[in-house]
Amino acid sequence: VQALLARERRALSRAITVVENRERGFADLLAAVYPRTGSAFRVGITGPPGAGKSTLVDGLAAHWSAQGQRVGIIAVDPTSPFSGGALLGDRVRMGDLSALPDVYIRSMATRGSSGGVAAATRDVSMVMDAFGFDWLLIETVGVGQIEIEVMNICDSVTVVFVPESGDGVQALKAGLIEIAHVYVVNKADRPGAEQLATELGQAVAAKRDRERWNYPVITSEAVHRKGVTELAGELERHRAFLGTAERLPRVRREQALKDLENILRERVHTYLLQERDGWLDELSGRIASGNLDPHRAADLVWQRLLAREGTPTSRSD
Ligand SMILES: Nc1nc2c(ncn2[C@@H]2O[C@H](COP(=O)(O)OP(=O)(O)OP(=O)(O)O)[C@@H](O)[C@H]2O)c(=O)[nH]1
Ligand SMILES: [Mg+2]
Repeated sequence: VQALLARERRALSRAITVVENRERGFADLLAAVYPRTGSAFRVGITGPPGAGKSTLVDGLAAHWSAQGQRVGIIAVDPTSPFSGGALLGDRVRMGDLSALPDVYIRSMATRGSSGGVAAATRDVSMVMDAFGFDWLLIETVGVGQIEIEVMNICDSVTVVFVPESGDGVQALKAGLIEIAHVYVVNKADRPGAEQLATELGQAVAAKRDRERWNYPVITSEAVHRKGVTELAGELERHRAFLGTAERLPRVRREQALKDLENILRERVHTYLLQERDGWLDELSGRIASGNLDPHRAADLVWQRLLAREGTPTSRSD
């Protein structure tokens, strides 16, 4: 913890691993760094595969680090069971970034439980926050439940589209418009970008009327570093917007509630996994044969869960 707070990168990497894998002592580590958190701003970046999210993240990191700001990046890969591929992929694409002293990139492999992914990402971001990053950029692919949960732990959410998202954009829009604050149409060097930007603007019109944030829509060519400064500017503006009028404390309180929900869900899920082949199997048999109704069974599980000594927090157990 001392080395982490002294900004030693090796300590940061080690601490992230401990927290991500729920290794022994992870909860104590989090408790120790928790008082030092709260100054990083978490930006979630999501959108369809290949939209240019990493290229934009790369551009943002280069932009802010040139201004002397520290940028931490978490790439969440919900489709890959191991981190090797995702890590390598992002390292190659973000190759020049790793060389910057104020930029740190970390890939996270995700696991079965959706509550677990958001909780683990949140905890990793806490460790990075305590290390002293000014910005945390959290990239996820797609719009499933896991991505929405990960975006829910962010202070600000940016969703990236491409002109050829086409019909798919309708489905994407439905899930994402609720949670996004900034919209990007990347690959604006291809036809249809302005059209899509206009459509997105119409889709958020009601939200703009209702709230004081204007939900900007930006077009960009991340690969040519066009639009990156604009995106950085909107994110700075959103950060300032939340920072005024006591908005950020409210956002953080909502996040704290979600943290609690995620942690509790993770614990219940871990317990269920641990008991799957034992007691739960026996209960399922009784339910299936009509000897016990599922709600009574859930009561029994709940009682046993509460009576346990300690809590099921370690996934490696
Ligand atoms: N034509 C064009 N290509 C771009 C632009 N931005 C990024 N790309 C390219 O699109 C491809 C995907 O970019 P990434 O940044 O890896 O996209 P991503 O959304 O992070 O991809 P995943 O993480 O795999 O979902 C790369 O080959 C980029 O060079 C752009 O503005 N125009
Ligand atoms: Mg990417």
